Amino acid sequence: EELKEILGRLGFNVADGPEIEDERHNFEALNIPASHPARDPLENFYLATAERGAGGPLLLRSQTSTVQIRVMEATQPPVRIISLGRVYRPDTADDTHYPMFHQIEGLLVDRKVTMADLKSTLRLFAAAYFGGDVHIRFRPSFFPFTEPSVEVDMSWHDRWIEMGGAGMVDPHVLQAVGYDPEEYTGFAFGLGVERVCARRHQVTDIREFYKNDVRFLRQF
Ligand code: 2NL
Repeated sequence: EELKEILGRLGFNVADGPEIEDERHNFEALNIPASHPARDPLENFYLATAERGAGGPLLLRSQTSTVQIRVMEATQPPVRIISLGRVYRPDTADDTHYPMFHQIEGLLVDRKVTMADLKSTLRLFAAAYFGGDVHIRFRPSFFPFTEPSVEVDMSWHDRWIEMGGAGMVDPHVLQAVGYDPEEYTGFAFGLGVERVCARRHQVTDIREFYKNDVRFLRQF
């Protein structure tokens, strides 16, 4: 709720979408081809149900970008939204992994959007959530759906943490939803909700969030 509120103040509207998805919204429209390792059946929760009609196989969404694709398919720019909620990946649970976790993703598409807008937005977000003494750093990276892509680190009380990834929306993604990449540009970012929350509250094991131990929950 607090993350939503902060980004709401920056003009982002909340978009909602299904947790059961098709391959078009989870992969194809995000420029993730069939050969990409992220599409390995062992890396995803595919549903065992028979393929439904022309839609093809269904899976639990592995990222919240699916919702942003749906919004772009249905509306013309400018778009300034966040999508947040549960995502699913078959990881073995340990102190930093859980097969279900939460992402918050932001997307802004308009004329003349630049990487400077992305960095300012993330800096304002970090300062609002952690306090004014936070630093932010971009490291070059790669995602199929952004170009260029960066890892986003934040430093708070002299410790750096990886908060997620970001970048400029890849022209192929804009094209896939019917936007003209010559006219529009956009930025997008994806942050791990448990990760930023754990850092702020000194939680050292992600599994604490899901145990429902009232002694843990009552601390907040
Ligand atoms: C991460 C990385 C990211 C995005 C998510 C995005 C969405 C659309 C188009 C382009 Cl519709 N990009 N989302 C972009 C970069 C990184 O998440 O590590 N998240 C925890």
